[in-house]
Formats: sequence, structure tokens, C-alpha cells
Amino acid sequence: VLQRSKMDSAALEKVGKSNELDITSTSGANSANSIPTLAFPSISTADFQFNLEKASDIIVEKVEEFIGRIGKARLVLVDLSQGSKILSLVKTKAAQKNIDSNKFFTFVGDITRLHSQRGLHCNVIANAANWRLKPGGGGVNAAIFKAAGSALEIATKEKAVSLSPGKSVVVPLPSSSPLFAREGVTHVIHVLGPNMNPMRPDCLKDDYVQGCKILREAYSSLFEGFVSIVR
Ligand code: AR6
Repeated sequence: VLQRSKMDSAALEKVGKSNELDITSTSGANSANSIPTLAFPSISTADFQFNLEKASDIIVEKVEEFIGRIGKARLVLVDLSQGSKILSLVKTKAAQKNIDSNKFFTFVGDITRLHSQRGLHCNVIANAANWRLKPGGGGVNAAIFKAAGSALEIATKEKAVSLSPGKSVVVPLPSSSPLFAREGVTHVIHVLGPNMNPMRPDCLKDDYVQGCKILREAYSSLFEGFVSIVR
């Protein structure tokens, strides 16, 4: 573990010293655009059917809480389409609270293609996972496991076999993963959010007192995980 974390900080340092202009390079973790960055999807708001207004309040609240603890690093909320409701809600609310837009911003793109397709290097990406920490199920979970290949499944199993709502797990991504090689992703943080979809396990049946509590815990856990990588 010690060796691995030493390697990670060496890799991060190297990234930090590389040429900022080299953002189109595809040579992986050691290229480029260099500021430690967490890209994360909006947890629970698609398949898990969590209310978007409430989720956007929680995202902005948690970003505000953690932004002072990430140094020069950045947090980026990602979604697939320009018309994303959650991106526009969060963008508006973050601006109202004067959150530094260099350190937190919203971004349209596929979280598995941010560097190669959109020129944004994010060394850490978050996954809206399922409790089994397994591939499939659609959404961002299916996309990340597919893009990362079997290396992510194996590395995930070494860290945890399941997750309870509100929790996360940091998984270092082996350099054999295409997501590492192509996108420069060194860590995936799996997060399990609260579920409001009756067709999925642990449905909260519209209990938003519990739901909001769990979503806050999920973002705290995610951002703590990122802080632990950046440090
Ligand atoms: N890149 C960026 N954002 C994406 C991508 C992508 N490739 N794909 C989806 N999103 P969801 P949840 C956005 O449904 O609601 C899975 O089946 C999407 O538009 O992936 O937490 C798991 O196995 C939305 O804004 O996650 C779980 O069982 C956000 O990612 C369950 O879904 C989250 O949508 C988790 O449901």
C-alpha cells in the first residue's frame, strides 16, 4: 500500500510539472493539463430518480464545504448533454454563491472521454455505482466499467466487494487500463447514492429527509476520498 501511494504521488508530481499547453497529447497520465482534477457525475439523479432541485442544492453546499481543502485542485461536475438540467441548476446556484469558477465548474462530455474528446485532463473520476460494485446496469457505471476494462473490476475487488448508500471507495486504476493510458485517469472513486427508484434496491420511497442525508454523506465521502488522493 505504501509503495502504491508513493507511486501515486510521484505520478501526480510528474503530471504537475508537465507542460500545461500539451492538452491534446494522448500519452496518458504523464501528459499535460496537469492540475489535479476530480470529474464527477451527479449522483442519484438519473436511474435513482433523486429530485434535481434538492440534489443541486446539496452539490453546491458540499462543493462550498470542501473547496477550501483541495489546494490548487479542481472539482468538475460532468454530464453528457448541453441541455442537462442538473448542470444548469448547479451552475446557477454556484454562481449565486460566488464559488470560484476556476476551482469548480460544470462541463459537458462523456466522463470516460474527457481528455481524448474534450481536452480536459481529470486524473480522478467518480462513478455513480451500484451496491455490488459491478459493471453494467446502464448509466455512468456501465460506461466507466466498459471504458476501464477488466483492470477496474479486479482493482475494485481488492478494495471492496459492496458499498452501502452514502459511502464511497477509492480505487487506484492500474496503468494497464485503457482509461489510464488514454485519458490519464489514475483513480476511480465509486460512490453509492440514495435510491428513489422502486425498481432498484434500497428504495427510500420518497423519504427525502433520509435521502438528502445520504446524498450529503455520499458527496462528503467522495470529496474526502479526493482530498486523500491529492494530499
Ligand atoms: N458521462 C458523464 N455523465 C454521464 C454518463 C457519462 N458517460 N452517463 C451518465 N451520465 P446514473 P444514478 C450522467 O443513472 O442515478 C446504474 O445502473 C447522467 O446523465 O448513471 O446514481 C448503476 O449501476 C446523470 O446526470 O446514476 C446504479 O444501479 C448521472 O450521470 C444506478 O444506475 C448519474 O446517472 C445509479 O443511478
